[in-house]
Amino acid sequence: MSLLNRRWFQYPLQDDLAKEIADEFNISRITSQVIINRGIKTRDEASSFINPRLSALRDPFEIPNMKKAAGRVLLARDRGEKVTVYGDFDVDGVTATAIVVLALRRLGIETSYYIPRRYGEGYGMHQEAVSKIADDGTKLIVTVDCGITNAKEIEKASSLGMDVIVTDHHNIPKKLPKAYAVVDPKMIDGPHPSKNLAGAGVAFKFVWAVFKEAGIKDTALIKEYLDLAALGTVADVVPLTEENRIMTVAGMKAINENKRVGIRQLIGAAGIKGSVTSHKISFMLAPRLNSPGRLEHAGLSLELLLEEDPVKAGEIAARINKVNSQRQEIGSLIGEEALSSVSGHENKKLLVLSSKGWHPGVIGIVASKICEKFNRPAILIGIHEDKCRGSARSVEGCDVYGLLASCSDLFTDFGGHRDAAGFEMKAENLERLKERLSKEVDSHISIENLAAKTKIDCELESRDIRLSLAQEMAKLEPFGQGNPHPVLMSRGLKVLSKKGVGTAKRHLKLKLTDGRELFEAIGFGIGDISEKIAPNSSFDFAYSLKVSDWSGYDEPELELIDIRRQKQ
Ligand SMILES: [Mn+2]
Repeated sequence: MSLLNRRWFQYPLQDDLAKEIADEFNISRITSQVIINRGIKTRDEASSFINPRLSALRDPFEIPNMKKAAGRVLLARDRGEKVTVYGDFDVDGVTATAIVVLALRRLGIETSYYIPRRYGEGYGMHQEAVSKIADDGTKLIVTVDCGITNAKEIEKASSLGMDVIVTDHHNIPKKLPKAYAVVDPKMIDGPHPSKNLAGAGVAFKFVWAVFKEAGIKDTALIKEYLDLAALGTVADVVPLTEENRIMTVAGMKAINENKRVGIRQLIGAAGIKGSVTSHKISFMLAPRLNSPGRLEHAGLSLELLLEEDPVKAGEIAARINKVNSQRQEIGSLIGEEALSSVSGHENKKLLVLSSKGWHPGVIGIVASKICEKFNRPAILIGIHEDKCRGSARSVEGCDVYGLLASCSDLFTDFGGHRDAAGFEMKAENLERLKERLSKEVDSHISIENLAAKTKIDCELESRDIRLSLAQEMAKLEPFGQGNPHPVLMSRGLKVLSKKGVGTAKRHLKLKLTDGRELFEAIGFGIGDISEKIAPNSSFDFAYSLKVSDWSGYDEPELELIDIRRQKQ
């Protein structure tokens, strides 16, 4: 066990392939091994990973039914029909909605949108909303980031004289809805680089197909939507590999060129300095774009993305920032209550916490924090009069959806996947749910899976810790789901000095040496292990190699992930 009580695992070395890729692309074997660890098996795949190019995106018509869907949109244009885009309230859903609304309006189609309320309506299509959309004169509904499970609502839409095109990225149910066309990359047979697209990625492919079908040859027009696709893709935590990597790289470049007024204003309101990275999207932009949907209505975030006037966009961004601060305040209150109710139960395999009045829009975020802190699945339940809403988050290797599914007869609404799930039920069932979960937990969660792991990409000699390697690592950005920051490991480095830095000495700064050279190291949030580190003793270090320029020069810096006593 390491000083952070984690077990270390190392990816299996693939020397031959690593050498081949390293030689071909003129990179170090270490970087080459990291790429292999991200699932790269051939030179072609390596080429696309190292050099993600838009030209490598696959034809949108490779997704089934795309031709039919695009044709219907053009028919709507020719007939002068009104179209409504039906979206979702999270960042993926809002960016997907913006992509389709903007693209259809550019084609001269009268396009409106509908985003359901997170509470009261909930995710997906709803009968009442469908009626309202019909009353407004819409003849064609295009869903984004939802729709694949809305067979009933789609039937209702056709009975009201509307066609529905479903564009979605969620798993295919046993029975497909009887829509005019269903566009979902999960319907592609066999492996395909489009299979992991987010809702915004599917929306991007869809408008690309529509433009192609309309005979638009200027590719610059379609590239305009990549910034939105990148936002949705990063926020939806789909793997940042294959086509998601290509779109995100291009989209983040566009974000950093500050082209879209709304995003530019939000970057300003969030106080982001320097360029926007995937990390800043995840921790600064996405939470802001999500907050109106959590506390009020996601329409505000959509308005921001559609706004072309800088002054108005600035006002909306300021409002969103304010809602986000409220969301943070509510979150930290719930967080404190939740933490105090965990105390004494930290070693339970599953943490189930409930309280009256916990805001349903924020419990998911707090569940993630609790889950991360204790490295075990957490379920937070807010009680509101006679109803409960719960939100669950899990850790690697634990299927919290499966666990909750074993109690699904108690729920009035339930959905999610292995890592995250949500439900609604009558408050009178709360105690029964807790009992049932405590009985079921053993068959779904094993204690071995709850040991935190540090995954080492590659071990290297201290002489290989160089600026050039740090620069190579930076080229593997954007990091996130499916492409985590590379973790390297070096054995037996000696600690020359240690220092706690930051508020309450939360961070740990070390000077290390291999006897020849000096290395600067920083461990964010691990200041409390300082006492376990005696100066002049040697340890094994797991770290990410970053380029630091604090001294005015670019230098390699070790961002510490974990520290282990040297094996004897
Ligand atoms: Mn989505």
